[in-house]
Parts: sequence; structure tokens; C-alpha cells
Amino acid sequence: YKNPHYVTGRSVNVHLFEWKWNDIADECERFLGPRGFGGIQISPPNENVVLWTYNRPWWERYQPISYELVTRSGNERQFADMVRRCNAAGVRIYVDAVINHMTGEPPENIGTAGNTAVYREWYYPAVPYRAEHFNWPHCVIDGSDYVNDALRVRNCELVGLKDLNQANEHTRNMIVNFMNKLIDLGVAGFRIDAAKHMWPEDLLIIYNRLNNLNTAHGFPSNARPYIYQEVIDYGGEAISRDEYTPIGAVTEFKAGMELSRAFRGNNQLRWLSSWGTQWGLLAHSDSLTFIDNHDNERGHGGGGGVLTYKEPRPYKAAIAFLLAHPYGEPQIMSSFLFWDSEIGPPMDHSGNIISPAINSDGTCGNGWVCQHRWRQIYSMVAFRNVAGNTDVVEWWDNGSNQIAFCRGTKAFIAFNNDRWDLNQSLQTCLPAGSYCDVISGSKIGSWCQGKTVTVQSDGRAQIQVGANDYDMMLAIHVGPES
Ligand code: QV4
Ligand code: CA
Repeated sequence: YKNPHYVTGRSVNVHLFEWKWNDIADECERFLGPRGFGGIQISPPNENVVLWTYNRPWWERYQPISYELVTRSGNERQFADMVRRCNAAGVRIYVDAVINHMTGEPPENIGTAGNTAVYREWYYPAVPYRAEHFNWPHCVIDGSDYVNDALRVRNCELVGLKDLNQANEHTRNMIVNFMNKLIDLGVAGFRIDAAKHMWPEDLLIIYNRLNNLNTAHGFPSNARPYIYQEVIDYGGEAISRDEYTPIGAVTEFKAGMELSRAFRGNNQLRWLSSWGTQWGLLAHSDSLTFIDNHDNERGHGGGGGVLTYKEPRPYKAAIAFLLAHPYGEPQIMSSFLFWDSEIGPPMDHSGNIISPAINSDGTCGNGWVCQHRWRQIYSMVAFRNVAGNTDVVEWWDNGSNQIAFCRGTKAFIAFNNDRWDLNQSLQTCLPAGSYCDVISGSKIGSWCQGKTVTVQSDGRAQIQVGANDYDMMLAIHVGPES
């Protein structure tokens, strides 16, 4: 369950938060496919409660009413079309699977597919679930339970969301049928929402009943879905990420926390020479890494003070390091603009999501941030693909916040987070020649829009990253784009 089944030569998963299925299909064909992206995490595809009371917040999608594939992102036909078109473009789809719970007792009672529930009776007819399919006795998780009581974290309600009992055979069957339907439609795997709140042994039973990936969508035979489980573990809790690594990959929240700290200037970059398990991070093959996710970019899920699109300079640098370094399976966030933590995606007066506009310079409009379309970010996806499975070699640092390293003989990157310029002859490990820095500009024909780097026959080059440059890194690699 730890192989994302990317098409050969691709990497990086982008979370297209709250995007519509038709827009994702277009984005696969016009941008993500051609740019070498490996996959997309989509928002939950199953029916959720509609919450006009809160002006359609993004988090209504984490309150399921049924497993019908009808949401603001689109219906089942549009979902199937998206998966087919993205797979054809070489880009995999991962579903955010909300299987720990159903809705709480919200003030409204109609779902995005038109179904209703009887909250006080734990009755969700469109699945169907009845009271016997939930955990009893009824209880709600307290803050202190996270430290003291694993049983309550798993069998009580997360913020009042009706807690399904995954040890119940009917409950398991409904969940497995839902996930298998998605696999048959061509998805490559799942983010398991709130995995901490379910028993690993129950989850393993569910995973083991999942179908192999659909060979008609280009997956090899006997391929198992990629599973990455959302377990927030900064240490000190009753439940540990290590309980989940035997059954699948796990979200490594410490990666974003540590890189945010370092690129904000609160830890010296030179320490990153040992980035990986020596930092207390999960084993490489268990680790889904990211700087920010949809919760902590807006202070949900305990926040964590991570970098987001609102601090673009250090954010781009942290992402560049995440993508340049071989450790972990990286994911990037693609957001909509927000000014409060509850507001949903751009929408019209009827609640329909407004599609991102694509500006002439390739960036997004209509309220969408589209970090994946920022040059400094998509260029680093290409960098990672070129670097492939090469190691970090020729690490250099100045004893402070200027660092540089090669990826084998394929790629080179330097960062400067000091208050003085980096201007140094460094080993790039690349064949002699003239290269375009992929951070400060694109290569247009054989002309560099940004900085040019001249690599000598011994692999060395004069590397300059000014303290006041627009970005704090410089990256070059073999291949046409640099
Ligand atoms: C309110 C009160 C509760 C009360 C309840 C019952 O706050 O004290 O018990 O009413 O009446 C929304 C509201 C929340 C409300 C709840 C139930 O924000 O105030 O409770 O609905 O009506 C997202 C949001 C939540 C949101 C939820 C459901 O972040 O704010 O709750 O969706 O709409 C822990 C977990 C971790 C989790 C993280 C947020 O270990 O698993 O908290 N992360 C995932 C998702 C996250 C999602 C959920 C889990 C739930 O990434 O986006 O929560 O599916 O760290
Ligand atoms: Ca639970």
C-alpha cells in the first residue's frame, strides 16, 4: 500500500483542494500531464451535508451523508471522466476518503445529492447506516483524550461527528464497496481522513478487501492502492504514527513543521545536511511529506505555524527543498484565497464553485492561488523528475544559512537564507556547459530569462544568490528545461 503507482519518470502529488472534476480533467491535459506531475489528491467525492448556515464552508465536505458520488465538485459521470482523462495524461488520482464518521448534528439536513438523514437516530438511509453501525456508548473526544486515552480517540466522536464502528461487518462492507467503486473507476489510492480515529486492525481488514488497481487505466496487474493515512503526530500523544506504518504510508506532519521553521530563519539551514530519519521523521517509504495541508494552512487540526502561500518567499524555498531532497513522497498544496479559516471555495450566489481562470502568464485567477502553477514550484517538480533516484552528493554549507547540494550528476540546487549574498565557486556535478536557473526565469529557446550558470569542465560554477534576490534559491539540471 506504499507505492503511489506514478507513471515512470513522474513524481509529486498536488492537492487540488475543492476543485471541480471537469476543471481537474482540463488541468491534467493542459498543465499537470505536460509538466510531469505524478498525481492529484482530490476533495472528498461523496455526498456531504450542505451548510448554508455557515455560507458553504470548505469543511462541509468532511460531513458525509452518503457514498453517492455527487458533490459541488461534480457527479459520478464527471468523476469517471476526470479519472479517465487524468490517467490518459499520466496523472494519478488519490481520493480523500472520509470513513471515520458521518455528519454531526448540523443545523441543516440535505446533502449534495439530495439525501437526508435522521441525526438523532444515527440513521443515514442512503448508505444505509443505522445506530447499530456506530460506536457505543455515545461519547465525544476531549482535548485531554489525545494524551491519555487511545480508546476514546478512536471510539468517541471527533468534534461531534457521528462515529462509525469499523469493526462492524456491515459498516466495513459499505466502506469497502465505496472504495472499490472508486478503484474500479481508475483511482490509484486514498488519503485516509482521520486515520488516528480508527483502529489499525480494522483499517487493515478494509485495505485487504480492496480491489487491485484497474489495469484498463494503465496500472500493472496486482497493483494495490496507495494508502496514506492522516495521523497528526508531533509526539506526546496516546496514539503514534508508528501504529499505522505497518499497514500503509502516513502523513509526516513534522516535515512541514521543521522546514517551515528553518526557512523562516528559526533554525539554520546547515542542519538540513542530515534531513530525513535523523530528524525523527518516518522511514522514507512510509512518509508522505508536505509543507502545508488544507487544515494547517488555515489553523485547523492544531495549526502548526507552517508556511503557506501567504509568506511566498520562504514558502517557495521550503517547497524547493522538499522537492529537491530525495527523502519522502512529497505533496504540494494548491489553495484558494482565504481571509478567514472557514470560508469555502470561490462560489456564485447559488453555491456553485467558480472555476479557476487561467491568466495569460499561466497563473490562476477567480480567487484561486494555484501554487502548482508558480514557476518556482512546477520547475522543482521537473527537477525532482530529472533527479530520479539519485543521492544527495557534494553537500556544501557556509556554517550558517547558505547550503547547496547535487542530486547525483543530474541536478544542483543552492539556497541562501543569510542576510548577505551567496557568491561562491561550487561543485555542481553537472557536465560543462551553460544552464538556465529554473527558479529566476524560464528557458526560452536557448535564452535564459533568469540567471545563467556556466559550469566549467571540472563541474564547478560561480553560484550567486543575493540576499535580496526575489527567491532564495537557484536550481539547474540536465535536460531541456534548464
Ligand atoms: C462543533 C463543536 C464541537 C461539537 C460539535 C457538535 O466545535 O465541539 O462537538 O459542533 O455539535 C466542523 C466545525 C466544528 C463542528 C463540527 C461538527 O468546524 O466546529 O463541531 O463541524 O459539526 C474538518 C474541519 C473541522 C470540521 C470538520 C467537519 O477541520 O473543523 O468540523 O471538517 O466539517 C484532529 C484530527 C484530524 C482532523 C483535524 C481537523 O485528528 O483527523 O483534527 N483532520 C481531518 C481533516 C479535516 C476534517 C476532519 C479530519 C474531519 O483533515 O479537514 O475536519 O473529517 O487533529
Ligand atoms: Ca472513530
